[in-house]
Amino acid sequence: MEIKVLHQVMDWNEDVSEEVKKTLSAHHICMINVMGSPGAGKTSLITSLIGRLKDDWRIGVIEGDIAGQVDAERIAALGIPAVQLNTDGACHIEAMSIQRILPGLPLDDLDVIFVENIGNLVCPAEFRIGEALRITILSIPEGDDKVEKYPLMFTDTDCLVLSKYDMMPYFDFDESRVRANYGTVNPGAPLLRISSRTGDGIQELSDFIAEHIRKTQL
Ligand SMILES: Nc1nc2c(ncn2[C@@H]2O[C@H](COP(=O)(O)OP(=O)(O)OP(=O)(O)O)[C@@H](O)[C@H]2O)c(=O)[nH]1
Ligand SMILES: [Mg+2]
Repeated sequence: MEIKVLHQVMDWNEDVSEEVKKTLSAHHICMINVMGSPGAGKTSLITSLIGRLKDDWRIGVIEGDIAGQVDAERIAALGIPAVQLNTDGACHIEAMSIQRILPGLPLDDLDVIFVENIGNLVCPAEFRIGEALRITILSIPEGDDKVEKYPLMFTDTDCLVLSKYDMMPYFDFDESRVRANYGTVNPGAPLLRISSRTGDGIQELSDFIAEHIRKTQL
């Protein structure tokens, strides 16, 4: 019986996710769901991407955290419209939260919305929020076994970013292990190396994202 209830909740989230998708598509907005562990470098990556993308595209950000507004303040300091969503304990963002937030954003003046999901390698992967693109971040210090341990986060994504790549010399991180496992669970999906600290790889990821924004503009 409990499994049935869970199934209904998930279906309901999928319905709302489709509604959010329609709203965004009517405004030609590409929404990007950024997922990864706590501290993987999600906000740093979004900040770096804003630096590359802001001259060409109008950007908004929804910052998801269990509590606090530190990340939204980091984004707002860049002059970018930012909303902080506090889940008050929930380990993921649901489509309903996005649906409630969207009317408060200047949708007619945005081309792309980054959503920083709650730091977690499990729950966010299970809930679609109406996004056009999913990016999963795995930072080098987290270890090379994560694709095997948390497969859904790597299966159900459009791009895997190996972040904090500048830390590679200091960790025993076997990139070939990650590539092999990711290639098995998500064949053909791109894997990019980036460092928000040095800026390496940010241009490549910006180009990948810009391609998706352009598609949404059609
Ligand atoms: N060396 C290095 N450190 C980084 C890099 N990116 C982020 N960091 C550091 O990692 C820490 C966490 O970065 P955040 O961007 O706040 O990570 P987050 O995933 O947004 O964290 P939560 O929102 O708390 O889940 C900070 O101390 C950053 O300075 C990177 O590319 N290289
Ligand atoms: Mg953050």
